Amino acid sequence: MLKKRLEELIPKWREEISSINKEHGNHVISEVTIGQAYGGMRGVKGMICDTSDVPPDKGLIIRGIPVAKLADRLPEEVLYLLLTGELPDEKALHSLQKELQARSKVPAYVWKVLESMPKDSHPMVMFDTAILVMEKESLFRQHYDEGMKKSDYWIWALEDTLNLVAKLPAIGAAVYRMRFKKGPRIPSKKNLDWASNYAHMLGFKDKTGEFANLMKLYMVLHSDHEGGNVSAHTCHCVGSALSDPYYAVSAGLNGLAGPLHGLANQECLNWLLMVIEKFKGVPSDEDLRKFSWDTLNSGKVIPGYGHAVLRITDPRFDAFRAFGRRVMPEDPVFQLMDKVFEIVPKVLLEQGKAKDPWPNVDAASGSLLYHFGMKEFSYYTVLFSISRAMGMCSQLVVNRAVGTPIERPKSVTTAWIKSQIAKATPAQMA
Ligand code: NMX
Ligand code: MLT
Repeated sequence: MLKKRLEELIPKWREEISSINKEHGNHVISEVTIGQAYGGMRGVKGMICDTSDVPPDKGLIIRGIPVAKLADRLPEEVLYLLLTGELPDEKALHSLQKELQARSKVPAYVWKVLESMPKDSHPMVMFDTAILVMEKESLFRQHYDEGMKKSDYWIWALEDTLNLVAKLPAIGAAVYRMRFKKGPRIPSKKNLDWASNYAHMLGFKDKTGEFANLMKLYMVLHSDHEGGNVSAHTCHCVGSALSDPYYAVSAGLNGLAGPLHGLANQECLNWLLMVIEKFKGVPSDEDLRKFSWDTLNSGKVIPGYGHAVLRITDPRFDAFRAFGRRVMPEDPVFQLMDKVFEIVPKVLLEQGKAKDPWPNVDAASGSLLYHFGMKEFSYYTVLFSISRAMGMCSQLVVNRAVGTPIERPKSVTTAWIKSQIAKATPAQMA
């Protein structure tokens, strides 16, 4: 049903984009300053992403719906939304769930590869290796090699997407159990949704069902964050060379593994635990303020705070915090996370460097996972990856559908910048 719906939608998207390009292709939407060229292109509007948008004063909006309004939805519903721009009705949801179930068996060679890796490999390396080693399954590459038409690219990108997304919970859970010696892999259950199956295969006791609820929420909140973040942009760039989704998603995840991006997830909890260890529990406001300053004065960032785009508290943080308040208000690590939210923005404002002193998505999630006994924080970015793969893949499918060309911005040299400065009038340089 998903493919059928996309078959109906894609001609309209193609027509719309082609007529925008034809009629308004020369309209200027952004200009670039020297500061932006040296400064990570922050704020430069130079690429299109239709799956989601992040206005600095609102936070994540997926296909027109603010993420807070999606917090009670299933990740499969969000995947359908990312791909089509519509939430599925019951029939379409059921059909997508059945598709994912049918494609969820992981090839046996993946387990062999993971088992042969160094025992101290980072979980992100294991997860990413599993994706890359499955590249030989790519139907996109197979059909490309056979000479498929450009208009069919999206069909095989979608096939790869569904095949890949379906397997990620089992791979992610196996990485956890293998890397942290939790015992053999746990088989999936037929009657569970995608994220509840992941919770089940991780192997935590979950009498209340709240761990599965957290997994559902986690997978929804991290699913996409427009096109310019490091992982999405990397995936987009690699995919634009027509590298298949296995290559492109794996490349994106290598970016997610950086401490300024998805790895902040693990760094945040590490930081909270350091505080607890130093003060033998939740510290006073003053001690926390001093500890935060010590972090800054030692040249480090406070993980989980700040953002390249947002200028408000991340609504994804709010959603996690609301979950914690409902499920674990007495938990000391959660309480510390809450206290940090009161203190750190004031410290960052006082320091005056960070443009956004507010918490991002990574500030809260670790304390919730820790509560349920997932204490191996080097694993946390794998959870982020399972979820973000949905956004990256959806962006790939849409890009192949509308024929986005290979990405190739123009770089310039510092000598060229100096020549521009020398030519400019004082008014132009002001
Ligand atoms: N703690 C200390 N300093 C900070 C922080 C922070 N949390 N955030 C920004 N700054 C500093 C930043 O390092 C920079 O310093 P300098 O001029 O010495 O290089 C200055 O403030 C200006 O940076 P911004 O323009 O505000 O931030 P930028 O857009 O460059 O970077 C982040 C955005 C997210 C990389 C940055 O805020 C950061 O490093 N935060 C901590 C790591 C983190 O939480 N990352 C997770 C991002 C979300 N995710 O899910 O991926
Ligand atoms: C994300 O979810 O990708 C992060 O918030 C980082 C970003 O948007 O730059």
